[in-house]
Amino acid sequence: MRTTVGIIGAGPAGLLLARLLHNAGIDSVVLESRDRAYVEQRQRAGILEQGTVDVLRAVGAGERMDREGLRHDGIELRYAKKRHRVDFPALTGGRSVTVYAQTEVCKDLIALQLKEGGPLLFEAEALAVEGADTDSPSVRFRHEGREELLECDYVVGCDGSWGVARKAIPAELTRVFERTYPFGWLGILADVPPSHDELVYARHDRGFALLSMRPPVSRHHPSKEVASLPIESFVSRLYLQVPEGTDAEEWGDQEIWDELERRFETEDGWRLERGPITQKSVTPMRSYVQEPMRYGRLFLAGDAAHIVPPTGAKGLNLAVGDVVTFARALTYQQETGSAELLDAYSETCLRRVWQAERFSYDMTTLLHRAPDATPFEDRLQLARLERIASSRAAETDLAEGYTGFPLD
Ligand code: RFL
Ligand code: PHB
Repeated sequence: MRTTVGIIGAGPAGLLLARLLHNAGIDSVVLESRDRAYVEQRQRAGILEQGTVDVLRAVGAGERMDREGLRHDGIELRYAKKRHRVDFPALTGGRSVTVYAQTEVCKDLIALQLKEGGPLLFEAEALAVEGADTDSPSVRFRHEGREELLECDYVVGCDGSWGVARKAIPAELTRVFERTYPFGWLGILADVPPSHDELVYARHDRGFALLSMRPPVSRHHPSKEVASLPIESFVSRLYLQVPEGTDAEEWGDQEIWDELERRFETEDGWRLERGPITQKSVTPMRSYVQEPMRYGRLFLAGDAAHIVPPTGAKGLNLAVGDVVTFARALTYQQETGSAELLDAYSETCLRRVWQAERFSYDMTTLLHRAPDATPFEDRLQLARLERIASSRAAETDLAEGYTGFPLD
């Protein structure tokens, strides 16, 4: 099999890249190790930056997002039983974010790709990238019990944090920057409308908690009008900081609700509505960057090159930034013959990646309680939160980071 761009992985990075290339008249083949149902149901991100929304619309994948996604103009910070709302448009000259789940972004992109894009092979596991430093790199993969070779002009590794693409870059040419956190997130989906109409990020002595939401997947609106679904029809997505290595089954449903209630408690009597928990899992927290993001004709994009802890809601948005940068660079190369933008790919992406790493680290350390936190550090956290609540400059910094760093 032969193609211009071999894409490994059908997460948001790989799927969007295939779409961008298709629209630019460049052919590609996507190899995905899992089956379609698995990829469409893997619960992950929920927040899209304005830039991500714009890109999805521009590639023709915005129709359902415009109907079902919910525009959010702020978040609430909660600490010491107090509430502080951060107003994004007021602080950033009109920017906001959209609540639309990664599962739905993937479903929309998969449907488009299968309808009018190049080949997208499920249950096709890439085994290795070969000849990355030559003019004709290839991907060895297994599909329907056979080993095959995908010959390409370029290979883009969009295969996430456990993929094979990054292994093709010689160790002596790479540098890894990494930090693990001594806690994770226990995430639940619950069949109850969210208790607040915006996300709530809570800092508590017992640990962090987050209130988020999802559109009601099982009750999709068939209608065509461009109007958001009412908040009452959404389900709750909630997270609790738990010790590293926690097994989700250790937590009973009642215990989860009791703990969420403690961490979200306010002095004004705000109430958390409970409902049946339909899904429960634990996510570890990690910051990771591998540099450079390119070796010869192999490019890394998304989680394959960098991971952020989810506190800043940046992972998917960074993946989008990477593939937009790659698609632009390749289009430029095909139109002008100049490899200038491809050569600058790693540097261009990493500038934005490190800003998102910094922001995600700041949000994580602002809101989580480390198991060995000292009373001094507790007071500092509260002082940082007070600063955001009382200084427009500090609050603007948070709002700019949350709504997203520009693509260029
Ligand atoms: P993905 O989504 O992991 O996709 C990689 C794909 O590659 C496949 N694959 C292979 N295919 C073929 N051959 C191989 N050898 C392969 N090895 C792997 C995998 O099966 C998979 O389909 O990476 P991508 O595309 O880079 O996308 C990154 C995002 O998924 C990730 O950054 C976000 O989910 C992070 N994240 C969030 N990001 C946001 O922007 N906003 C959020 O609100 C947000 N919340 C979150 C999150 C991540 C979370 N978890 C579970 C880590 C909340 C959570 C809880
Ligand atoms: C989510 O809705 O899953 C979500 C929202 C905000 C985050 C992380 C995850 O920071």
